[in-house]
Amino acid sequence: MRAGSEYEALTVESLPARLAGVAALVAQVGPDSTVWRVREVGDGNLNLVFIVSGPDGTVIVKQALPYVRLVGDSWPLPLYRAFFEYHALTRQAARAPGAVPEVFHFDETQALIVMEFFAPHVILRRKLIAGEQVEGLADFLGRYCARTAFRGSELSMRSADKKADVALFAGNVEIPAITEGLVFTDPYYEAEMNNHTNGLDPVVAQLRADVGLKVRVQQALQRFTSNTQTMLHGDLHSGSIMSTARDSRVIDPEFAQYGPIGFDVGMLCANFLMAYFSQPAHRGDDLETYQNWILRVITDTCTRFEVEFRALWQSERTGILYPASLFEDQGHDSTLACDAMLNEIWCDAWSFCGIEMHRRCLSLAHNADFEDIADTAVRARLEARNLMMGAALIHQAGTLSDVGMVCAMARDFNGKDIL
Ligand code: SR1
Ligand code: MG
Repeated sequence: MRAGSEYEALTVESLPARLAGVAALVAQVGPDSTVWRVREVGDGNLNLVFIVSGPDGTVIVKQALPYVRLVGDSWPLPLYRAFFEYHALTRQAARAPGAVPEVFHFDETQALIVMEFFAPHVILRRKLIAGEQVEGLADFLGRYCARTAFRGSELSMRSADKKADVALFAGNVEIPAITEGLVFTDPYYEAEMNNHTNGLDPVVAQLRADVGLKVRVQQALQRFTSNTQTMLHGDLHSGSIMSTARDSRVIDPEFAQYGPIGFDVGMLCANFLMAYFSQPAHRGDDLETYQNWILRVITDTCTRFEVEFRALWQSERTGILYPASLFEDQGHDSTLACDAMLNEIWCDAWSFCGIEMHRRCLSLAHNADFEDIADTAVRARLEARNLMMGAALIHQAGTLSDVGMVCAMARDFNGKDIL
């Protein structure tokens, strides 16, 4: 593609001719673009995603559209999100090696990234709906979250690098604005783009009448916008993870920003909890076994996060925060400081978790775990459990001393008839 040429959205038909000159792509799939096979597979809310195969291999070509794909051109969205996704991917690759797709080529004008294709991986959400287990999932996710969190913070980074990075990502205004609106605000009033399942009205009314809940959510929003602890993935749900039966990777960090460490792990747990609550509509005899497996994934992800975070605290605490000169070098154990930091992370995480559980049922972008349930009476009953647990998490976030309490709460709400 010619440098400086104007942005133009790719199509299946135009892609081979337009990208035939991209050396990094040719190196992966082969030089003869006339034999490339191209499929558009984007099923997310925002972008074009092409799988391009040739005699030598396969890659993903992801291109941003100048609007929100889910809504159409009535909601314009800057192409610059591809720039931030590219920079997020390079940082994640350095901080959590092997966890994210390798980038082969980035074209800022065309808002386009050519990256590694994972096969035979599929979107984790589809596996959770199908009732498939993934070996090593919790270990992978817990480690990924801890590594990106720790290594993207002033616990580890040079202060000048961290400040430069925060400044860089602060240029991304419109994408965080989606989260600030759709996630933190719209669920709690009758916003224009909202929708919820028929029959849920009494539960929705109860949540929207809870002023204390709204205050807690706005406090969480303030932490999200102003606490730049680390570089977040920013949209870490089960649609941003690809898995086989025993391998997983994280994709799609276009919502990356510097924010509170608890955000990614909280959002991730919310998506496992929504998978958990939706299971009665998707499973038969294996319901209990599979729901138990999901709770185990949540427990093990949080445990692995803590273990990895504590290990990095001991081995990579080279930043300005809690320096050894202030603790170990004075003969002072820093474990208490690490404990306090983890407490704060979990407190944030459980409140972000509850908020994500709300927005996926009340705001614009719902998830397939619930949306695939055709019988709306069943769907509303299961979503009600999820919504009420979300509220409990937001209210009680500061008192949940371990993930076991969260799983016990999930079992409790799973047995409730709320509607
Ligand atoms: C308008 S974008 C809606 C949602 O899709 C993305 O995946 C994010 O989750 C965003 O909130
Ligand atoms: Mg996405």
